[in-house]
Amino acid sequence: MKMIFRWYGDTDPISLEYIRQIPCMDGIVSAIYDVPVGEAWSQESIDKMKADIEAAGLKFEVIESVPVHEDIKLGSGRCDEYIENYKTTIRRLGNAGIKVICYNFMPVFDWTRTQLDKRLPDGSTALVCYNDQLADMDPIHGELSLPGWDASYKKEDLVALFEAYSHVDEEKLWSNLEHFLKEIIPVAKESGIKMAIHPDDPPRPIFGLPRIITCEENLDRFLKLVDCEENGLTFCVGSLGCDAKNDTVRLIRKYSEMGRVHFAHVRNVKLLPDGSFEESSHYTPCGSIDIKEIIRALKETNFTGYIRPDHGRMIWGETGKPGYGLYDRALGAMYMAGLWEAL
Ligand code: DNO
Repeated sequence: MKMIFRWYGDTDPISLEYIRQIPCMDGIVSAIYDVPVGEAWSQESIDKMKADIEAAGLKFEVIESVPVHEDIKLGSGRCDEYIENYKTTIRRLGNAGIKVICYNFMPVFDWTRTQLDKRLPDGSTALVCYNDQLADMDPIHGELSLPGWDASYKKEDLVALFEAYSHVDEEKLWSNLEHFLKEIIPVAKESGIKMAIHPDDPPRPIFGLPRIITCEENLDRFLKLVDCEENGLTFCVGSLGCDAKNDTVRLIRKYSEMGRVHFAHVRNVKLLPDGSFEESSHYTPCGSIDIKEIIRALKETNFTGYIRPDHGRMIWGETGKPGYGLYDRALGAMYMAGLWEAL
């Protein structure tokens, strides 16, 4: 496995120098953040990011994410043009030696939480998703700013998107995803890149919007849409693991054995009786997921892909981007590296 750390580019308060000082760190996973969704990334900006990361003594081989424009997910509007732009970005990333691209196919909202700074008994703060709070939220009629939402959406955009998705059920979303994959996977193959879809987080429909990358049956279906190595997974333990029906230890072993896991996001969550969850430290006793067994499954299936510590809590007085501080993620990385070494 190759341990990498998510970095948000020049605006990230955490420096590349600090990341390099985490003993097990091989590289960085990042993205070009100043290009509107749907447009192609320039070769120049990709090359510059690579040069900056390498100058700091780290590798740059994984992207998270190249976002998929809503028109592609809806199969309407400028879908074809955006797919061509996506292919251009893949080719340029291939030119720069990128090996894996993480992306998601969640309508409108990426990961969803109801609070970003829930104080845990030890005084640290964490991201949580409480079902009763979620049920009270209404993106169309109510308050707009839900933690983790793309702040760039205006109310009118959201109303239009919800209207557009009222004509897209799960089956339509599957067929739009299939079309997208059939277009881009051959380009990824030519470019030496493996695509790695991120599961939906949480793995269930929210606000009536369909979500399909949620469970074993759907992951099996996804992998068969285009049945080759380049069509693979970002196995996000915390996303899949916040549904108690997903046996993440068994699933990561199964998909890693098939050679379809290219990137692993590892974090722990504490599941609550009503299906709500709180993010916890990576350490197995702190949450509901057996992180030791996750690492064992990767080790025993000779996993050679990339892994990153996922969301951390805020500890030791750190402030910053929720889920993406330095300290708790560094602890998580070292915990995983320690487990790997011991195994
Ligand atoms: C949350 C992340 C996600 C992920 C995207 C991938 O912290 O894991 O936002 O980057 O879903 O496209």
